[in-house]
Amino acid sequence: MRISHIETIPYAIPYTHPLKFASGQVHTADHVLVRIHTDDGLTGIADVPPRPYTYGETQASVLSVIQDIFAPQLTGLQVHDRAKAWQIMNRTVHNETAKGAVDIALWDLIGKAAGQPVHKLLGGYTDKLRVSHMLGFRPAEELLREAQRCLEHYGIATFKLKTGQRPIDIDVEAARVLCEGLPAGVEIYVDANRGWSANEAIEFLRRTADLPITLLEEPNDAKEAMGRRRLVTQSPIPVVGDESVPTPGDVSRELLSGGCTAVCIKTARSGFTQAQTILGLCEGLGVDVTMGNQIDTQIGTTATITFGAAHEATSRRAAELSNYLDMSDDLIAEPLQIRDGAIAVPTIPGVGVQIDDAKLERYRLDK
Ligand code: MUC
Ligand code: MG
Repeated sequence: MRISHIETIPYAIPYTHPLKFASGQVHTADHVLVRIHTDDGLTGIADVPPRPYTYGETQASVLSVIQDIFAPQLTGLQVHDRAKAWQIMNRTVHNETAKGAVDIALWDLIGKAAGQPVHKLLGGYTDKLRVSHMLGFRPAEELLREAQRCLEHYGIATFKLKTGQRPIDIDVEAARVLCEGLPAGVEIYVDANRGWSANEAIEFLRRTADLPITLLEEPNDAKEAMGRRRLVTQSPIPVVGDESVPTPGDVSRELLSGGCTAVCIKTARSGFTQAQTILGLCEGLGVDVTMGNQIDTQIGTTATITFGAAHEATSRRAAELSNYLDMSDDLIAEPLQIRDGAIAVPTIPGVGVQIDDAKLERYRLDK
């Protein structure tokens, strides 16, 4: 079964309200749908969320790197030959989410050809993942109401608070209002998206030491290595690397140099193949992982569920699966359901996504 051609479809779906965080904000899902077609008529699907403020990719750059650089070299390749696909793609540096989507679309094809859900092929550990909901920048009382709604309507009991603002008092207040306003047993952790300096992050930890915050994600720029290491050494809670660790090499560099003590895995930027390498590294080293959200659609979220539910270590913690709730619509034919704070793993062959053709027609930008 060989790749016959690769389709890349740019589309745009507005958000009902923007998600704001220290490194940027999202008002519209201006993504790219990737469809890899084979000579025997199967189609593998994946979604690309370009994140210029994280990886430097844009919708236009994703279209260009896939069509101009990857597709000519990948066409004709057998779909099972993922190692060859990665070798080809890695001749081009960065372009993380474009590469991740090609890998996921290949896995989708492998699952469809085998008649198996991909989470079974990857490991088949469990059939659902608990959901962690991401709270963007908003006044503290609004954040509390959003979290209370999520708890009441969906049973979501884990929240990631976006921080990294100046002055840090804004974040300290938000963390306090959430921790004190939500029932005991609800988990809160924070993600500063590099918005603070190391000293500001240390100050945040000091001023919230009485709160049960469980993780500190990407507090400052990990490239500022000395400050970062001092912060990691002083932090009483794990410091999670996210945008500093998109590849296995980045993971080993950051862990070995003391840049982080836990790792966020995002299938959107690693595909399943590189995500498995990252997971193996972390498991071998005794480092906790989280399943992150690249501000994904339901297509991307389904990929995260497929990978997260496949392995024991990725299903221990609640996974970030609910950013799509802020979108006004989606391309997926069968919407995801959050029940009792969890989403079930898809049971159909492949990654588990079917596209609603009418919606694709409505939102595609290349008509
Ligand atoms: C996150 O965990 O950081 C915001 C920027 C990005 O690249 O991902 C999101 C969520
Ligand atoms: Mg993050």
